[in-house]
Amino acid sequence: MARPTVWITRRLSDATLERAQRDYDCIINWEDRLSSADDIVAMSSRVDAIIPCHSEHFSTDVAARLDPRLKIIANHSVGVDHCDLPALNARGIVVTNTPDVLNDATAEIAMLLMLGAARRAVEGDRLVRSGSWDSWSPAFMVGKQVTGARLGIIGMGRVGRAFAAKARGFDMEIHYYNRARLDPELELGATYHGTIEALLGIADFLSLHCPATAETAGLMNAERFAMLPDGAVMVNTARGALVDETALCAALSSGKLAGAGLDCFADEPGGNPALATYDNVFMLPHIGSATVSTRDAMGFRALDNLDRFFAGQRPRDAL
Ligand code: 8YV
Repeated sequence: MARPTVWITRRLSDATLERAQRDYDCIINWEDRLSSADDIVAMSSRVDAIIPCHSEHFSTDVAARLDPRLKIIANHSVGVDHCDLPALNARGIVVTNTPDVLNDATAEIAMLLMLGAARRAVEGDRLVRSGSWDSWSPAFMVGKQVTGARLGIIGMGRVGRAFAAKARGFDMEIHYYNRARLDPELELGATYHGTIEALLGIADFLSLHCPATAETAGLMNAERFAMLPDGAVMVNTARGALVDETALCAALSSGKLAGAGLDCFADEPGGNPALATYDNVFMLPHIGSATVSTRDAMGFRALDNLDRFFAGQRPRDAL
């Protein structure tokens, strides 16, 4: 059989591209340019497989227009909210993702955002960097202590649990909400709450780790922000769609939130200019999984899925 042709939509790690080119005929987007829906549809008649990132959208419309030559979409991401899975599966296209391998990298960024927002890292950095740090007092730049505080996690999946494990190192009292209660050995001593509302009431720190779905869209809205303790800190390393950003701004303005740490936004790339006006918001440009080793692991996991598929087996991460 001829070697399958694979379109790699973004510039993946060198090790990934090397292995991909060794085993497949590859079309690589060396310029790393974002592809439009029309680009994706046009490319689908030239390839047997695509390795996209979360930035390429396989909407209902795109799914309907894909060429039958395309057999598998091996995502280089754990999140698949950019893919209309039922529509793609109905067309007989296999879709896979890259779970597990990015848990620690993403949990690290959640920890960084939590600490940075609580201890006013952006404000402090800006002050020193600008040369305008001209006084000091014990009352100066006082933040919120993380060690020993109560942490609420919404979504205790792989990344949520990796974050809980790191938070234990800060002696945090960990609580969580999940659609279903975890087996006790996976709970890491965390306390389960059967409703999001019950969890919010105790969450001095709140971290979001659930996928973006129709059910979780706007999960953190004005009503729910109001349920948090005063002066809470929210962290989001999952998806921007989980948060009503207008309500988030209002919660920051009123002091309901002492700060927020965000790695994702409703609009990406770009973010939200209104959020950028708050000194107590620590923002990063969707780099949760962006470490050298994790990028290699994600690329290799996507290629493992392709290898199994083209060997006539069900890929490990088929959805
Ligand atoms: C990635 C992500 O940065 O895995 C996900 O769902 O959002 C991120 O890890 C991105 O998709 C890389 O391809």
